[in-house]
Amino acid sequence: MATPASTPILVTCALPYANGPVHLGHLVEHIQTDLYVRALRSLGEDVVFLCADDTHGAPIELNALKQGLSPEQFIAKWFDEHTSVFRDFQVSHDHYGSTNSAENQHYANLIYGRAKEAGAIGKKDVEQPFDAKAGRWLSDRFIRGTCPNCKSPDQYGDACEVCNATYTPRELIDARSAISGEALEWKKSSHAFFLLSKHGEFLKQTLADASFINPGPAAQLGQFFAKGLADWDITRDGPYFGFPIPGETNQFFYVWLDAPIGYIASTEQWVKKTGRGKSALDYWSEDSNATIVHTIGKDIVYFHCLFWPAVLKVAKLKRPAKVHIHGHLTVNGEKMSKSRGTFINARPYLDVLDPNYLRFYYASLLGSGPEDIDLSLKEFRERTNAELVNNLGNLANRTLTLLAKEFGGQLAPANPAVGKPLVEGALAKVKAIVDAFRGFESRAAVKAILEIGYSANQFLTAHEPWKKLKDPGTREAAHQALSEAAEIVFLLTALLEPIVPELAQKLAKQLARPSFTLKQASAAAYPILDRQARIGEPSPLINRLEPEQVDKLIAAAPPPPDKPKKKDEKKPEKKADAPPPAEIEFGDFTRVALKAGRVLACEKVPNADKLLKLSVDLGEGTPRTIVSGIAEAYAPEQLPGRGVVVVANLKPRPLKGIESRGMILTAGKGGKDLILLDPGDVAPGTEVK
Ligand code: NOT
Ligand code: ZN
Repeated sequence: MATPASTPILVTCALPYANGPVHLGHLVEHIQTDLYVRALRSLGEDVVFLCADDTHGAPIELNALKQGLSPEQFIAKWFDEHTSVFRDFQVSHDHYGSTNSAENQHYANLIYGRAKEAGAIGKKDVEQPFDAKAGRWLSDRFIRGTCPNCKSPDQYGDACEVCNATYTPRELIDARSAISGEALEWKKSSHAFFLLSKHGEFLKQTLADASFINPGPAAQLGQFFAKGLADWDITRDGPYFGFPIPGETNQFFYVWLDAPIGYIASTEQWVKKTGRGKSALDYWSEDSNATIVHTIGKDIVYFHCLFWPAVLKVAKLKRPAKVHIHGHLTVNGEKMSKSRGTFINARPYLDVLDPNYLRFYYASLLGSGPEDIDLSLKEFRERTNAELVNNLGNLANRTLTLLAKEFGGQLAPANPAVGKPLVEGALAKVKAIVDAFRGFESRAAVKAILEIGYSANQFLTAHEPWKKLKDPGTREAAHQALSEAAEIVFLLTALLEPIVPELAQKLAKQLARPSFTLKQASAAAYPILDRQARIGEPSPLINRLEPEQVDKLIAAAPPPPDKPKKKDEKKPEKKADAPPPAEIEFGDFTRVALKAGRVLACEKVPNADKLLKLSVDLGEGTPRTIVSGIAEAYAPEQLPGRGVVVVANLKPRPLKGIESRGMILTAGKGGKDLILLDPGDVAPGTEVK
């Protein structure tokens, strides 16, 4: 068999069911895997990222029926939803297929045929529920009855929606066909079983390999060996939405047989699309030199780490080198819940928030283990603002804005005495960042990137270019410091690409340079920027995340079934000047961003005796315009050069036709009796806490 010249890495995410929208839980997996794939691409690896919709089985058939659609129409609708959401979250699948495809049927038949030949399939008679009136076999979802656990009526044949108990239709009380309402009849049917019990030794060895599976989840699979591995019923009696089993009448492959085969089918479709080989077997044959990496949630480890390796082995196909298992998502510390309004689907998220916030936040939490991660909405907002907006965004913005405005976008020639320690300090972290990306440890990568941002911000604070550029004697030093900081902004285009690709591109565009890659960054030395070429036009990297926006996210969650959301349910407005409550939560205080600023200019506001208009440097590159009611206490000429304390995250508000962006803190009764609070000798932008 011809193997491809290169040694590609095939990376997959679990195939989402074509049975509902993508939610923020799915995105944990697709974003984490995308980070991994993008990092590998940026390192120059030959990597292919594949996924598909999982389309077969009774729940999908039943839901299609409820909506008056054929299963094919129903899954087509979800295919569009899923692919558009993944695209908008910048998840870079190279191919997204469907298990309801000719390719998947081909490989399901091929694998079943090979398994049969190898003696890996057995036959057993099993009693199955039958609807005599409708003349058909009934899968669990087509059976209704009373839950044996909590006694709730009208529950499905496999699980109770009230108490979440799982059971068999045999245990359901007064079980009836959901189609005719008739009591179940039990009839014998001959089913094909995959003889998993034959593969115990092989599977034990597979699970002992820590590079294949994390030892925690591997140990949990021990329970199946303790009970003795059960053979696996891969047959469903018709009608069933799935592939007919070759050689059998009215019998179909169980959805979990053809679901993982969807990985191979998706590879085949990608091969056809790109011409990268003859067939999926170039990658999936036992002797291929491809590396296969699956990413899955901790709920489907059984299928991927017991059943799937055994199926691949008997079919003489390539086994995955690694199954990466991630935890689940909680929102505000609890399981996503419709009744708490925390079950957040991906499309409504996109309607109210920038996907880069979530990509960055997930990246900052995710590691290689199967622990759950929490979307604490408060932490989400605070960390976004502190890390993505203030640390990285402000570094880029103030550096590039001053270079553009003051120096026409021209950089100063490299000066190792000034820039080398800064840049080499950052480059020294690149290897650890790359290793973190390769090991699914993006939280370590984010931490190191933030340290780089922090040291560059400190560098600017120490050099104070905003001060130095005002004096012709020190202007060149300001230019130098800013040009050295621009090196770090350039490095960030490589380091941030896997995490927030759109923002990395935006930075590269503002620098008027092609994005730096992780491969280049790994081999780079000071100076990394060509200092001849001018930079482009700067703009803020990303907006702050405001509390109201996060509130909208909750508002966008589907309402719980019993409590429809009223359209114009509004909180009563707080009175502007009501006295503050006796006590507030610490979190209420931390919502206020206080910063040290320096007044650059000041003038009276026409037709307003009490107001002054100030231009205040908050270390953001562009000074803020702030209107303040201090005109009776201070004359405009007293203020330039003075330090002030500013509420920096107040929403812009119009005062006498001027948009005021922030509030200056004073002490006193008002009028003439006011003094400006002085932050002391600190750089503009320093946080006041
Ligand atoms: N649709 C399944 C789920 O739990 C995942 C199938 C993954 C592919 O959402 N199959 N395997 N093995
Ligand atoms: Zn129940």
